[in-house]
Amino acid sequence: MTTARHVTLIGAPTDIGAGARGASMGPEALRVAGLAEALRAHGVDVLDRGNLAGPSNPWLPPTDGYRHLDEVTAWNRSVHDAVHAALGDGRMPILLGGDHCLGLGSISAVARHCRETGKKLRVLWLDAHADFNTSKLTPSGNIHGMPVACLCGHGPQQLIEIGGHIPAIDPKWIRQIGIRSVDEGEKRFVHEVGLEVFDMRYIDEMGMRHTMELALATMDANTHLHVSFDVDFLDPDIAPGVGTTIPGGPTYREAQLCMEMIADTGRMASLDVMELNPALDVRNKTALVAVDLIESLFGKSTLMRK
Ligand SMILES: [Mn+2]
Repeated sequence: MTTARHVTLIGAPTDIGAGARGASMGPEALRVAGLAEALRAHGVDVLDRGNLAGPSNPWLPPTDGYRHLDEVTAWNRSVHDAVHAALGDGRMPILLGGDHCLGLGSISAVARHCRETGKKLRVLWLDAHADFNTSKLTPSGNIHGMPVACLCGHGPQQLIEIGGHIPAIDPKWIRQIGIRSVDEGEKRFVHEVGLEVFDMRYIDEMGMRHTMELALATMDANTHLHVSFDVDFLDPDIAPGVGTTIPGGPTYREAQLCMEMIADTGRMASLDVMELNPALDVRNKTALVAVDLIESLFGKSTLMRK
């Protein structure tokens, strides 16, 4: 029951895959909100290796269904290498996004590490969106709506090959939670592939506790748990600082329970914190909520727990 006590913070300051500018400022907002200090207060050894570098955002319309494909590829390669290196050093990488297209680089690196070390992988995708678009299905061409499809081998060659294995992961390893916005064609594709999605209706009907029990079931001592936390997972009332707010997300209490139940497993071994957009935030409130929830992922609780 030990979540890693050695963490590496990796900043990826880009909004290259997003439909709104500003997530490029996310890493610094999380630092300003006191992420490293908060983790250290829980006894975690934190190494902030600063920000990765990559191409600037040319803000162009789509070409063949993709916006900024080459720049997205460059950023994801860089994220992949940094995340893979941190895991190789025996540390838990926390990727500070940046938009969610970078989940591809991060999770393909985690999957590579799991192949090399003989671990099983479970991916929790906390998000308002399924991020399962392809160039044929996408209405916008924004690649932050495509990383899960790419991880499952559906996407342009230069993206799907980043982790050195196609597909990088099996759809069966994924549990999506909090979903409430899926495009029409994307909806059919999610169904076809058989993604396990706990959408907001499921959470409304069954509650967050039951949802998380199922999402975290059948892991064992050899499972690497990766959490990809898109801040737009949260209800916009508590988290306005994202590019794509969708009403009707988990409340503060539901989100806390979600994070605490993940912490209780003791299996979280890598984390992405994505899509925080300080340009749309109110006095860094969303970054502060994100830090608060990350603390819960690291075992902060109201009382001593058995
Ligand atoms: Mn997302």
